[in-house]
Order: sequence, then structure tokens, then C-alpha cells
Amino acid sequence: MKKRTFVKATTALVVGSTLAPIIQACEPKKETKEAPAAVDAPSGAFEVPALTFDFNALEPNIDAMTMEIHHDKHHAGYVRKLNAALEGNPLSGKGLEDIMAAVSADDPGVRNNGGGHYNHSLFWSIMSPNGGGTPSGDLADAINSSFDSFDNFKEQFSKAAATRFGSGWAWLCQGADGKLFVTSTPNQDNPLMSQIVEKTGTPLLGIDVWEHAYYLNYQNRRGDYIGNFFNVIDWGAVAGRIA
Ligand code: MN3
Repeated sequence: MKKRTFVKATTALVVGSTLAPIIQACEPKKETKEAPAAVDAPSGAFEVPALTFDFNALEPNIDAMTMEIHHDKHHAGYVRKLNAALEGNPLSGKGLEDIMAAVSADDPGVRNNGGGHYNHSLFWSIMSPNGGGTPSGDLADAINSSFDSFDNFKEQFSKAAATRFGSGWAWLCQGADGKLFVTSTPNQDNPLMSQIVEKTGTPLLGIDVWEHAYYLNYQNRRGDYIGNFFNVIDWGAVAGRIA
């Protein structure tokens, strides 16, 4: 190869490899159908878990654009900021649930973004296009024993979600005594945050009542969103979270 030809070829290679990431970034986004990623990535950096269904799969209860923005923008933002907040933080390297139990009100970066990551990861996992209906088995027994009936539970949970002022979440939890209870938390707090919330428990089911979760389809009708959320609850997934 003549020297001039060689230089040209090398230049082409360098240009080619420089452009590769740009070209990749311009390709259409892959469908989110792979198996959900582990909440704790081996590298220590947290990742947004993939949805196990299409963005439009929960329609008409939750619309496709809301799901896409909520998952790809809001949740991704919490994960990015959580990873940044954990750099040089004593909580770095712990699992997400341990971080939730240990985080204090003095660490708003980890509190807000760690909560955002935990809460949304749970939220995606307890909804399904085949959801709705009522629970069965041990979960049904636990709900009946803690709330007297499913209807009573539904009323308490819906009320907690409807009356959460501003942004936050309503939860069905299991306490250390095994009993189930309903609670609600502001912002991205959750019942695992024992240094922050009054009543701690293991979240079994949670509903996001931030406006970003429903506003495109429901505007100010939070109550309608809460009612329709019951059409997509995956009671099997909720039951799988009971101790
Ligand atoms: Mn949200």
C-alpha cells in the first residue's frame, strides 16, 4: 500500500468509528420487551427496569404517551440523579431497599431519587394488561382479615390516594406484625424509609398520584384515574410480595 493510500484508509476508519455511536443513537428506540433488568446492576449503578408490556397495553386505563414519558423520562431521570447522588455517598454500594431503610431527611438527593426509582420500579411491576378483578388465596385472606372486606380495602386505598395533597403515593403495605395497612406518602417517600416516615412496612401495592401519572388523559380527574387503576392491578404480582 502506498503511504498516501494508507493515510486515507486510516482516516476513513477513524471517522467511521467516531460516527458509529452517533448513528446508533439516531436509530429508533428498541421496544421494551426484554426481561426486566435487575434493580441492582452489577456495576453498582442503578438502571431503569424494562417494561414487560407495550406502552399502549394499559389503554384505555393509562394512555401510551403517559406511559412512555413516565417510564422513559421521569423514571430515567430519577435513576440518573440517584446514581449521581450516590457518588461518594456512604450509602453507595448498598441494595436499593437497604438504601431506603437508611436514608435520612438530610440527604434529599438519595431520598427523592432513590424513592423515585424504588416506587416506579414497583409501580410497573404490579400493573398488567391482564390485570383487574380481585385477589385470591393468601392475599385475599390477608385483605379480608385486615380490612374486613375487599370493598373496605378498596375504599380506604382510594381515599388515601385521592386525599394525598399535591404529589405522592398511596400504598397497601404489610407491617412487621404481618397485618396489612393502607398509608400514603408525599413526593417520592415510601414506607421503607424508616428514618423518615411515621409508619413503616413493606409496600405490596402502590399508586402514583403525581399529576405526571395521569394528567394527559384525566386532567384534574384524579378520582377517575384511581378508579381505573383497579382495572390494571396485577393481583398475582401483588400477592408475590407478601412475606
Ligand atoms: Mn411518577
